Amino acid sequence: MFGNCDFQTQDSTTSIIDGADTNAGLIINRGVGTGSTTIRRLTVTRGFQGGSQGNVDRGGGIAIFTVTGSDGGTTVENVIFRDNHASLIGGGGYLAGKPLVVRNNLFVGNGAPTGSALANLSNGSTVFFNNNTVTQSVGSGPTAAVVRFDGDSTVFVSNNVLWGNFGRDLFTNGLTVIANVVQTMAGTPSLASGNSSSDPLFVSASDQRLRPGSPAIDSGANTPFGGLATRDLDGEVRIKGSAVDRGAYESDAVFASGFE
Ligand SMILES: [Ca+2]
Repeated sequence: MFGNCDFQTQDSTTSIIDGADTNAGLIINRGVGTGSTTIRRLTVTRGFQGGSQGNVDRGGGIAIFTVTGSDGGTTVENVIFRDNHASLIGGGGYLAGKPLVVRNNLFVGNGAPTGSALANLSNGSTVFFNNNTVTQSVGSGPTAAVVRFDGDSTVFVSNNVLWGNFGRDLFTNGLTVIANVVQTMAGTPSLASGNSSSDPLFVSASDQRLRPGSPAIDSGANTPFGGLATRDLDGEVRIKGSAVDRGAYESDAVFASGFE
């Protein structure tokens, strides 16, 4: 049951990269070619990119840099981005890939002036941002983007929970936005359905699992563009219950129904 490239555990808290608020977390420089990158099941915390040039001002937690001709895919899945910062953009992550799949991750407490949790500026790609939970991000102001997609990529945003951030969670211009919980968004999506701005009812400020009665439980899209991860951030099977949950955690259906 263990994949070739997975860490040999379902626990994303066992393997930790800690930048101690001084060093970058993980930096990958991709060259020309179709080589791909998969990052799965680890925690990246206190990564810091504090410089003033393009290679050191973004992606405090994880930075993936590409060049013209970097044509391979990137998958980032079941990763915890916690308390990472960057001086310009992409506090948690600055990610690129063709396609780029960002799925089932928790972003908590990350900061940057814009794209405080995550930024993708890769042109001409296809991006799938599915089942992520993003909270407590801090940007430069109330309209600074928390999750930022730019350029001419085709972007699909499904089943996420973006809640409790300082900033504007999502600019939707040109995006396909389906079955998310988004506290604040602006713009004109190319397609949108099933989105909610209701409180997802996290367990607590330090636990972004879903409480019984959360509107994010059993309300996601089971076959989103880009697909589901087969395990949630706790390593639990997803789907449980009548449908996939929104966000990185799949709630226990029994508890979700209120029977304990
Ligand atoms: Ca469910």
